[in-house]
Amino acid sequence: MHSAPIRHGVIAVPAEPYEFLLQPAHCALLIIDMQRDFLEAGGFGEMLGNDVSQLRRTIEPNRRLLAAWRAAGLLVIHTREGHRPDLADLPPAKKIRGRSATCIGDAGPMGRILVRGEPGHDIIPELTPLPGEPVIDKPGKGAFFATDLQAILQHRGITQLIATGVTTEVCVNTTVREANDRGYDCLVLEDCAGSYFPQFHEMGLAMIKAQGGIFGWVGTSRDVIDLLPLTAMKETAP
Ligand code: TIU
Repeated sequence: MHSAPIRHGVIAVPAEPYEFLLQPAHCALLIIDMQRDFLEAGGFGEMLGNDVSQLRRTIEPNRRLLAAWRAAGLLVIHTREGHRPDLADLPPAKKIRGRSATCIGDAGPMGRILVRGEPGHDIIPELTPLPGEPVIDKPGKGAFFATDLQAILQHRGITQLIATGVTTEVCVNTTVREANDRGYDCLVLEDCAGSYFPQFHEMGLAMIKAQGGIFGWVGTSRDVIDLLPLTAMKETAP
């Protein structure tokens, strides 16, 4: 049994640079861009020459965390990076960046690349959202840009986020930075986040927790999962 205390509904989760004071009723699990095009063999990510195994190691920890989070009755929000079928929300600069022969909106191995409604844009089956779990479709790297995420969080009284997903240095980092500037406390779980480049994963996490947690905290899913049963416990008098 974990000895961490629950006081006034707050659970102290081990993290760096120091413990994350989780307030379950005010915290959402934000699972970022766990999409087939990024994680599956034959998708957009692999087509660009990336090693998807670096991302696939996050699937099982995310699956376990998601099950525990749902069992505790807490809010889950999923995001997907992608664009309207007419590409009206795709910046021309994003379309041509990389000078790839095949780019966003073109036919790819799993349908049109990063286009909403296409198979490759979908969340991987291991983490399929349940009815009632908000799914944020975002045209950018950050989950707050041009989406209704902030309104959804405000309506539900959310002030903290546990962030997981891919990739650590791109969409996870951008989202955590956006959230930090909007006043949210963010805990990023290192085993549930991944990058095609291990060194970018390490540095992406280091940048978040540096300087006293300049953007947020870094922890592990095991510590969160171990402590979640406390959300159902009544506090005992000291
Ligand atoms: N979700 C996300 O991170 N989108 C990216 O484009 N990531 C890359 O690492 N390219």
